[in-house]
Order: sequence, then structure tokens, then C-alpha cells
Amino acid sequence: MAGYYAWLNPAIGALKHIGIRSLTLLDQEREETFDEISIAGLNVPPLLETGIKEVLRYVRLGAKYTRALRIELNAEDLPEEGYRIQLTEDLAIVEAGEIRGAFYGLMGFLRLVRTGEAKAGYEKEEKPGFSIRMINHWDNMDGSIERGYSGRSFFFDEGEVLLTPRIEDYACLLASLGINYVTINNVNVDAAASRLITDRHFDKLNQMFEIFSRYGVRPALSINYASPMELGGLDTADPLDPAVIRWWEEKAGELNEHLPLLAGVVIKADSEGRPGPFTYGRTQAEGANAIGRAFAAFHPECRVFWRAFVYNSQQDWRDTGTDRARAAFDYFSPLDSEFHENVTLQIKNGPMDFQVREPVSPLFCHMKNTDLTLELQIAQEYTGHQIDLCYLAPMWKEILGFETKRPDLTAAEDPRKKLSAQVSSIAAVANTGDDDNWFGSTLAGANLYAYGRLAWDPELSSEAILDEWLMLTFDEEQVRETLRGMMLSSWETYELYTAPLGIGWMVQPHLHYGPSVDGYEYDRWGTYHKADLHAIGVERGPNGTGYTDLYPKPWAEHYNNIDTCPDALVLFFHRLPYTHVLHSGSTVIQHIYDSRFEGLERVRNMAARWQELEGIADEETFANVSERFKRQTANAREWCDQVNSYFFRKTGIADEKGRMIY
Ligand code: GCV
Repeated sequence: MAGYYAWLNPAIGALKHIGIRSLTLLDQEREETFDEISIAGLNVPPLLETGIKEVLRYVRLGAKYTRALRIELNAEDLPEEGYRIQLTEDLAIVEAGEIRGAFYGLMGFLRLVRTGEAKAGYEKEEKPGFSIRMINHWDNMDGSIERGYSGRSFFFDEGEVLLTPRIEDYACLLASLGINYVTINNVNVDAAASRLITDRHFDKLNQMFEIFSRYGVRPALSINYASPMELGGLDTADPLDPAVIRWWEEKAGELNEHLPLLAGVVIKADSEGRPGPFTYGRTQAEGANAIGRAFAAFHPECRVFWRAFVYNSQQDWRDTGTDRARAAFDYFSPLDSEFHENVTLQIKNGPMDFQVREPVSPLFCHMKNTDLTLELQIAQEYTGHQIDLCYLAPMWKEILGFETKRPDLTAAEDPRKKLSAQVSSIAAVANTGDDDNWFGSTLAGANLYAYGRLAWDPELSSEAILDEWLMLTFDEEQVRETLRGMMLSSWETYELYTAPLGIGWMVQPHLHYGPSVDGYEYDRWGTYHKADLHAIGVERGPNGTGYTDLYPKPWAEHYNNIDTCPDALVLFFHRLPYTHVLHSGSTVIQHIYDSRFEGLERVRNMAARWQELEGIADEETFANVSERFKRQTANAREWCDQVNSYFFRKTGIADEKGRMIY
């Protein structure tokens, strides 16, 4: 049964007690047996003992599991956080080199048991695919959440830091997936949040950070680039100004003393009205490095995550010379090699902003000498607000698998291939809030689960992850079977009724749910589709904005050439007449009509199939999903009819199949 315990149900109550920070290794090896568990090399505090016993009890009760479990902490051949599981007929061995690895191993073992994979002969070594696996919350101090679709913040309310039991449960939920960093506040740091790095909040933050750290989750804060002015009373935030440099050094030292567990600061600068180094004629690297150096010297445990989401959000829609898709590349690509080693550049997956479909940002191909963090969005800002079903793992798999290797370099010079191997770290915008089930929609829980699993192992398939989540979340086979098919194709379905051929942004302005074809067309955000009666799209090839040339070969050619450019992105890269024939054999206009009708049809089918589970799915889940499908059906209908009517009225070209268009 889904709900508050999400995929941990019902083990979370037990796992809560496995605080892992306070464990120490014994000097000399020993072996102690607790019930059927043996723990070698550990000085086991009572909490861990209870916790593990509880886990075992769950394992035995829940899955009739009869093996003894042995946790060994002295496997020196295993990397940090890594673990090895070996199963024989009567023994399960979880080996690790250190305590976090043991914890992840225990979680991995539980997963195997609960999904029925724990078979004798199983042996596997696991290590994380990214060293930093982070969740970014966009929570505000007043308790609201920017782009939050699951209630209010459980970190803040009315300007204060909250300390509720939910925080420990959340830490456990994240740790169960191997997530090891969390940023608790919005990257849009307002005046109240700017003060998080002052003594006004140290006490409660320390208590919260302590809880997260017990689960191996390192806490981070979003900070205000202009802090030297806002907090320090300086009249500048120029990164080269000695007083500004000194201010950051002193602040880093103060945080080192008073917030020692702080492990990262995330900074959104020169973006959507936020202050930044451009004001002083400085580069993004100069801005980032002033802060990066200060922390490296005075709070070395704290890493700087500098966001690359920099573009002109005051664009005149009449200006055809500026292409937002180029912005981050134009600002950051000349700065490769210039970032301080304590700075990681956090880049959104696409060049625009978390649309239903975008190409991968060309910065990932270019920045070979900069530490990179890939930023994804779990919160369904443009993908249905956790009302519409949209399982995002298939999208993320495409992003992680994108090959960024430069063909002009030899394998020795550039052996890295997939994007997942190109970045050291991964971050994603959270989809959780204080709703009873964390996610608003029960089914949106699959997205946090999938993110965590891919952050651990980017090679896992979206199918395998979904199967795990379904097994861990629902007891009823019929529920799992019904959901499996729907969820696997749900990103495609959402795309079918909302975003044809790579065109995004036809959404209700600011809200970003529901259709508004011209909603952003004459606005300042650089998000134009430029549809007229003949053609649609922005030309981004060499005869247009030149965006395709920001990719190395073979991608530049692949996207530029209309014969190889994939249909799914063709209107992102090219301006095409409605009569252009796609690889699919359909024209652009007919594709627009067909995909909308198909998307709506699929949603109606999903809603109907879900109704067949009444009395089979548990009541809470049934009600939650039914309510969401009802709203999704209305949304899909609106998308279908508005988009089709818009393009029919614009072009005068009728639907070949003569369906109803208004
Ligand atoms: C936190 C988009 C969103 C904003 C968000 C911003 C960002 O513009 O709509 O809500 O701000 O991205 O990622 O900084």
C-alpha cells in the first residue's frame, strides 16, 4: 500500500533507527551475533542493533526470509559508499568498506528480498555512478514551494526553520535510494532566506543537519550572490573587490565554526532577476571563484554549486537575433578551465528549461575541464504538475545516455562517452511536500524513486526501476500490471497531447499547466514558436541562430540536416512549413492533429482501465489516482482542442481524418 511510507512501507519505522553517523569501527576484528544477524568489525550502538533486528524481523515476516544476515565492514577493496552482496542458501553477506556503504548494502539487500530477487548464488558489487547525488528543494521560508505540487514545505514556515519528525523520515527515504546531498531552500533566495547563513538560524539548522547527516545525507543551502550587500552592508558584490572577497572568507569561516555540517552552497546568479557578477562586468567564473576560493580555504567541506541557468529574461520578442537556447553556452563555454576546483557547474539537462522534450545542452559536450553537475527536475513543472501521469525515467535515460564524446579526440584523450560519465554529480529539483503521501500524486513517487536509483546506477533501465518501485509500493499484482504499461508510456503520452515535435512553451504562462499556444509568444522570456500561416519553429541551423553548430560533430550535422534530425526534435531545431513531410510519413500539421487526438485517447483509456481496479487497489490509492486521471482527462481534452483549433485556424489546413476541430 502506497502512502506516507512510499517504497519503504512498512520498513521505514525500523530503518529510522539505523542512524549511521555514530558508528565506529573497532580496532581489532570481532564478531558478535544478534539474533540471526552477525556484524563483524562493528562497535554496534544499541540503536543499530535494534534497527537491524527490526529489519530482519520485517524481512522474515514480510518475505519468509530465513537466511542469516551478516554485515562486514572491512572490505578494503570496495570504493567509498560501495558494497557487495553475496547470497547463499542460508547466509546473506553485505560487505562494505565503510558505514555508508554498509547502509546502502542493507537497503540493496532489502530491495532484493522484497522484490523476490534474493536468490542463492546472487553476488553483486555496487558502487555509485555519481559521487554527489543531490536533491534541490525550491522551498521558501514562508512555507510555500516554488513549483511545488504536493503541499507545503516541511522545512520552513512563517520565516522559521521547522524541526518535525517528517524530516527524519525524509532523510531515511532519501538515504534508502543512496541520495547523499540535499539542498533545503529555493535557489531564488529572498531576503528571509538570505539570512539562513546568519546566527538567526544556526541552532535549528544544526539540529536538522544532524538528522540528515545520520543518514549519510549531506545538507546544503542556496545562498544569495549579493549576501555581502544584503547581510554585510557592503555597497558592492563585485567578486574582485577585496572587501567582498574578505566578506566571503569571513562568512565561510563563520559557517565552518557554526554550521560545520554544511556541505554545499547552490547559487543562482544573473538569472531571472537574481543578482550576479555581470552587474560588475565580471564573468560567471569570477563570480563563482570568489565564493569557491573562500569556502575552499575556510570551510573546505563545503562545495559551491554554480548554476549555468543564465539567459536574458528581458528579451524583446521582436528581437530575432537572440536565441535563448544559446545563452548558457555563449556565457560559459569560453570559461572552461577557469573555474576553481571547489566549484561545480550545475547545468540543466536541456538548453531551455525542463520542457517535455529538449535536446541535451551542448555545454555537456564542451566543458571538458570543468567539474559538472547535471540538473534534472523531478517536480513536474512542465510535465503535468503531478496531476497528469508522467513517469520521467525514460526521459532521463535518454539524457544520461547521450554521447558527448568529441570525435576529433582519440579515445585516450577523451575516453568518456555517455553524458553520465561526463559529469561527477547529479542534482534534481524535488517533488516532495507535506502532503500525506509526500508527492500529491501517489504515482509521482515513482519519479523520486527513479531519480535516486539512476543517480546510483545510470545504467539501470527505466523498466527495471519501475518494476522495483511497483513491487515495493503495491501488493496487488493486478495493480502493478495495469500501472506498468501506462507508466512506461506516460512521458510519450504527455508529449503527444502537449508538445509536438520539440516545440515547448505552449503552456499557461507562469502556471505551466494547461494549454495557451501564444501564452509566451509575445513575452520577454525568449520562448517563441513563431507560428504563422505557413510555418512554425525557430531556425537554429547555420542559416538561423547557429545553435546546431554548438554541438561537436557528429551532432551538429545530425541535427542540422533535416534528413537526420529526429522528428521528436525537428521543430526545436528548424523552422518548417506545415506541409513538410516528416520521417514518419506524416506532414507537420497532420502530426499535430494526430498526436493530440492520440494523446487524448490514451488518457481516456488509462482512466478507464484504472476504474477496473476499484475494490482491488487499496482505497486510498484508488481514490488518489482516480481523482488525478479525472483532471488529466480534462487537461488532455483542453490541450487537444485548443492546439488543434489554433493550428487549423492559423493554416486553414483540414484534418485528413475529418475529426472535430473547433
Ligand atoms: C526556481 C524556471 C522556473 C522557475 C525556477 C527557474 C530556475 O524558470 O519556472 O520557477 O526558479 O526555472 O530553475 O531557477
